[in-house]
Amino acid sequence: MSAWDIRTAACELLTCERERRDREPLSDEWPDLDLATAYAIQDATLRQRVAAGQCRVGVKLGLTSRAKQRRMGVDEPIVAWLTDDMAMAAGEPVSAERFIHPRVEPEIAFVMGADLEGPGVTAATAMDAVAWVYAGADVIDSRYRDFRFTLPDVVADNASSGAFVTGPTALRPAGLDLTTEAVLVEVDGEIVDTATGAAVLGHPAEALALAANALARRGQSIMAGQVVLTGGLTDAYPVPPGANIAFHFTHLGSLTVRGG
Ligand code: OOG
Repeated sequence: MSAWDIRTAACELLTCERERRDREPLSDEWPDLDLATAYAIQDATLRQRVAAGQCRVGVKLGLTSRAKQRRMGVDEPIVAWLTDDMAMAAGEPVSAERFIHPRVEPEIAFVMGADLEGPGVTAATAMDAVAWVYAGADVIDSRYRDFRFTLPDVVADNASSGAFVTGPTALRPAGLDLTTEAVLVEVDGEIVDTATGAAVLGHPAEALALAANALARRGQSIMAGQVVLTGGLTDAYPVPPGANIAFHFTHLGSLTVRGG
């Protein structure tokens, strides 16, 4: 028997977030923590965020690219929640006073034009529900020391959610080839990484379809107006104070994230 349950685990993860405190993975003390229970913990953290006045504004996927799966030693995409508190204005620094050990990764972001409800959603039907495509920067901040976690750990921890930025350019999906849309990652003036949209499950629309179908199994859907972050295209890069990280996309423009 583990001393942990859904409620105490959700409280602990949110307390770590609030106090900027990292911890060992839950699975160290709760070895039989399974995926279903982990999603129940994630949902409990969302309920607590909403009870505290936050609004659910969308969904984020994690571990949708091989680069991320390899780096984190986890080989299955996951789905988590975005709330309005996580939205960051372009140019707002990633404050060392707010985060534990923030890292940032480039993503392709969608803003939904219509509701999207699984099961049976395909990449094509998913794309039909998208109103706008943006460049995204996902600031991740695991509550686990050194980002060490198992798949259930990171699911419970809302896919390491921290903050996100979208922009600067909104494009309609028609006419945009997201498999070849590329991103260059520049850290302190040096290009260190590159990827294209194909890195995300072959096409970011596959990630959107996967999210809709996975949410349907949890009795949830994605609603018009919501944001969907389709998962890191490349590895994530640390954002200590003073760091300057820019993502340059082919058609979606450039986003710069600074550590402050
Ligand atoms: C977990 C997943 C982060 C992504 O896009 O892969 C994520 C992590 O790497 O801490 O949002």
